[in-house]
Amino acid sequence: IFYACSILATEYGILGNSSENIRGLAADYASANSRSLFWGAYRSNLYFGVKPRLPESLLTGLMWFNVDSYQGIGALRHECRQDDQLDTFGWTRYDPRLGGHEVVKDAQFGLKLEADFVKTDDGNWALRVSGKPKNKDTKTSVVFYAGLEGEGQLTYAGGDDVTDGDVKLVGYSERLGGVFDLDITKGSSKQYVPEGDYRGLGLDPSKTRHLSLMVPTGNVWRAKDIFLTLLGEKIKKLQETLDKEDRVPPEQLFQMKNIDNFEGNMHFVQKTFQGSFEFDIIFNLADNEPLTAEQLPEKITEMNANFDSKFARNFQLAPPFVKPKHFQFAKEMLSQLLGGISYFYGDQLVDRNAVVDDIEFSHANLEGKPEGPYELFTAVPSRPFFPRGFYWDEGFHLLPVLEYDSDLALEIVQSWFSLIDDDGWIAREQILGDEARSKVPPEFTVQNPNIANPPTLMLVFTKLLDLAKQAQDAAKYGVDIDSFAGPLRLGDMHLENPELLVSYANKIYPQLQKHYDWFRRTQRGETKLFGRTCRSALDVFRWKGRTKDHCLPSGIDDYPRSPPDIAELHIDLLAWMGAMTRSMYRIAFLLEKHQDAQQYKEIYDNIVANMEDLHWSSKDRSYCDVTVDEEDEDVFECHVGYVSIMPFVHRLVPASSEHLKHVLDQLQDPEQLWSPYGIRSLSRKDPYFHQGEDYWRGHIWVNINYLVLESLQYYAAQPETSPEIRAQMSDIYESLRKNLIGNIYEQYRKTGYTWEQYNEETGAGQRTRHFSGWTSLVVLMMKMPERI
Ligand code: 6A9
Repeated sequence: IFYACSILATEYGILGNSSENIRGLAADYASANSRSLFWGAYRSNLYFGVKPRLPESLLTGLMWFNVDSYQGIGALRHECRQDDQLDTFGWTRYDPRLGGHEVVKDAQFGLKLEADFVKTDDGNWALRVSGKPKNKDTKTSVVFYAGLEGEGQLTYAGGDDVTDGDVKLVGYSERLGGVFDLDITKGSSKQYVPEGDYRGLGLDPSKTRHLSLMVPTGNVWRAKDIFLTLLGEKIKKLQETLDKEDRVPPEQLFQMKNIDNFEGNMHFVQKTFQGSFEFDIIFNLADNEPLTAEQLPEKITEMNANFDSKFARNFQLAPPFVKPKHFQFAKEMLSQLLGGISYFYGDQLVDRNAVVDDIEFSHANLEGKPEGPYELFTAVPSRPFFPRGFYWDEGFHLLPVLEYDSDLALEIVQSWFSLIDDDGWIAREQILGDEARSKVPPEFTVQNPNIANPPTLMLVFTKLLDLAKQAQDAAKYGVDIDSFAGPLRLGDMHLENPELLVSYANKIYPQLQKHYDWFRRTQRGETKLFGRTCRSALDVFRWKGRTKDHCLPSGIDDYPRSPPDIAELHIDLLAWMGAMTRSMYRIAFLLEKHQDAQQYKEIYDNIVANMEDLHWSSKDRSYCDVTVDEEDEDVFECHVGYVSIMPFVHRLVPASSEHLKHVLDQLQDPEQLWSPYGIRSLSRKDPYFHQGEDYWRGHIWVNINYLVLESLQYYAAQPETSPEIRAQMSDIYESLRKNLIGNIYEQYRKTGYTWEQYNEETGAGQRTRHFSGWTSLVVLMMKMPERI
């Protein structure tokens, strides 16, 4: 079922409601977005966490720890943490519509954990959890929990707090589809039987334990703290009854105990194993044919096959990356990206009063007031480190998603666009709710409505709309979309229902205009004050809300810039505005708003003219930021790197321009931007190369490298490009693609992770590990042609 459309359909009354109410599901369930996207591993900040795409509903999660010693509990695993120092973790296959397979290699505990996640079309799902320790005597305690927030109830169906069999929770929630069961099975493995029940305390780890309690809405996410607190209290009480010499064995000491009844909305289930283990968690709606443990192997095989064929259909890899190991790698890269897709809900801290233009501006001085609650469906840059939505990251995340499941990309774009406020602003970072905030130092939690971030999502939306219009035309002229090869055809993308996307585009268009106007108005730079002459004083730009050392809005935080000054004009922002204007032009054109299109075209031309008039430094042979000196005279602030190549990256430089050649030479020069592992963020010759924080001052970032490849592809195909330039482009393209993929692949094999950036000297992955956000663009690079 293609769902983005059914939501639209309902909104536009195209389909009506009856088709939504399949099998008597409650109305709320039907309107809760795509049925196939309803359940997912949407708590991507956890190693294992399934929830529906709903605010305040059912939250489930898994924790584990080693009980061979008293220390294991101190390293209880729950939310993905860099400090856990796992050998590797993540999805080797995953698609929120189909399910997936996740692997965790826990080095400290010597344990390999795996989970298979499967879903049915009618809203059931299951998780098969298995563990294999390196040493067969290893004792592991596993804790699964489920908590229901908001409407409905969830109760324990057993009568005792220990059992030898399955544990059954019974629930009711309109929005989840009515009555449901959540079974935690006994599984095929035996729990650990100790030599004796220590002092008759009844803490027998051979039985499955259950604990219930009442937890207020908004707090279930604190499961780990709740568990540890309850366990701590139990141990304290126990100690009061014991003698000093008593040493309760750890596997008994750390057994949780039910408090005093079986009531509550939150339930913990604990199992303690020795050696390997396997058990299931199965969610069944009462109205559905139940999913059983016996069916799981078959369901898992089916899910794997479905994923593999969907992948193969959409990602035909190009040489030299066509060995089975490359396909495996590409699948994992895509799965890791999709595995970051999360559903967030909660309030956001915003400071609407702060003056960000101040030279003294500091993020830490922002004073936030809660706004919202908002919801957001989005991927994340890194599950352990940045588990939340970032505006400009998201446009990159969606590029592979577009080519795998364009309807899913549309869902995410729609979710982001729904956050455009009355002024046209979207916060750069989306830190919604307490759980998301718990991962952010307080000084970075507050957003300000003058602060921008590169508008990558507009570019994605334009691609989607282009595709929809092509599909519409194809249908009009009786062409099969699969064989349709218009000039703007994008990979193997499919949109189930182009009409609905076009009507959505019409509906959202005024919001997009607002969003565009917000950029153009709030990020405008100064010309008149400094007597600058240029084609259009309205189309020069300056990032607002930067500090002396950082320009966080630009996304390339510590890239060298001049001292903050109202005179400065930023070339990267001008280039982004050019790309955004082109997007608006394209959207207006496709929606047949010809007058608007005309206006956008004029602005676009102004931007290109300003770029040449104000930003090209012939001395430096590059596009540069501009500022003023002591005498208020214009001076260039030139640093060859990701900022200076932005006009090329966004294809604003005319193919016939001589300036193109200079950019290519810098890209190709090992003394400037060329490294054997990708294009450096800053030229080796720049005085700031590797200076200071050294974040965006030399090392290699995958997002910009991807855009460089795309841009080379574009320019090489332009008729105005001369044969010599085309040859140079082909050379750069072919080696760059190979270098990037080769290195990201090597690093993944060697370290078990994708990385936030790669060392320009050694290729080593560095900074944040498990950075499966834009680094996953490698999967698209593998699909790009070997040569252009
Ligand atoms: C710090 C520390 C647990 C920085 O990928 C997200 C962003 C990019 O948008 C940006 O371009 N990253 C890049 O320069 C990471 C930003 C993290 C900021 C918050 C909190 C977390 O401590």
